[in-house]
Amino acid sequence: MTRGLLYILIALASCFPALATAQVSVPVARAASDFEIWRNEFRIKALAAGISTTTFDAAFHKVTYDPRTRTTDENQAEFVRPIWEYLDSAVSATRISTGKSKARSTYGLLRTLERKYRVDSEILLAIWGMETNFGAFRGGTYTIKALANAAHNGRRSEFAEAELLGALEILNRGDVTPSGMLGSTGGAMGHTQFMPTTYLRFGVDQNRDGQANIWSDNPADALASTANHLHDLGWEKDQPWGVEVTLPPEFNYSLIGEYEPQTATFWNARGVRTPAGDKIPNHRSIALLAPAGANGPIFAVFPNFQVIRQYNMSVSYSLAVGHLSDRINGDGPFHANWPRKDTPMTRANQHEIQTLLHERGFDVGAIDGMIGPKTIEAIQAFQVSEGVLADGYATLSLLDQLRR
Ligand SMILES: [Ca+2]
Repeated sequence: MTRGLLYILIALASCFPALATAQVSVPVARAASDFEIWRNEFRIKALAAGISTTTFDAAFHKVTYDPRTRTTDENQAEFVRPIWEYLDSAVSATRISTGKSKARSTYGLLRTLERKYRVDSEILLAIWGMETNFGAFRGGTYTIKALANAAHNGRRSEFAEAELLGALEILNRGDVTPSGMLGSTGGAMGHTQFMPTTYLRFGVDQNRDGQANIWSDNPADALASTANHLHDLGWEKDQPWGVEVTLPPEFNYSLIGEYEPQTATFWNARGVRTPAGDKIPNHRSIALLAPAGANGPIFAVFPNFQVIRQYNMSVSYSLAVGHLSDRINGDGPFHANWPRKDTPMTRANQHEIQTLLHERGFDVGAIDGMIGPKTIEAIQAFQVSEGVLADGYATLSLLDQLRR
């Protein structure tokens, strides 16, 4: 069943409860009593995985069913936040200036981490700024409670259970007490919002007090752990994440796309230049991104961009981290303007674009109302077939074209 259909059934069930209840068994509707059953079953799994009874029972002492910690259902009518609005708040003037001041106040630590992990300090600062506003908003939700409710919830429960086991392992090791294990409602913890299994793999005791303490006010361990993770993902020091570019008028826009990396020579031969008019520097595998189509800023992204993408799957997040790191480093804003007058799309609009492309035989990936690299490629293929500029940008006029 598609998610869209599921929502329709839920909506029907609320209109005609007597008619529809039998057809709807929705995981999110499981009652509080059911939580106790889930916990008892999970306890057996956790003990089998090596968690001590003392750890488990202390960890779950005050953990109860809590619908507030559950992620709300995505609303199909909700407008998708345009990337420029996201970037406005992610890379705000305040955040840039706080980043510069943190660069000074943590100077010694950052130099040490640069040497030890070969990761640029600006990228650490940018991730720290994006994740928790440099430690100011680390979250006050008890991680075990957040993950237990997510695991019981049903949606992504396998992921949540694995993270919950990781969180229990952290408590089992004694790295932090239950009362100190606080973070986001999604189960992410500390200055750079590590999930428990990420902590177990990459946690570093930078200040050598015996524990990798990412929850502490002191950011040393959290930033070292983040540097360690980025190093493992393949970060290359002194290499940029990407650069804004300009394209010549005759440029073939179907070459744009995260899945279409080329060499600098290839792009330079086709007239791709930096805003200053320089050639694209040689960074091996280089893809072009046009997150708001031909009428917005366009970027050449390098291998380090893919490292940020692995750190957090979102393209908007990765662009924000990259741009924030540049701004903390003293660079200016993007040269091209965003198409701020475009009518925002709803999730339902994006879902319909995917459905119509799929019906026409284009592979959009999962039909989930989210425009990812696969859907962008499908839009470009459709645009090529229509003989229009193939920038892969999902707009209402594209939707109109598809409806015809
Ligand atoms: Ca420590």
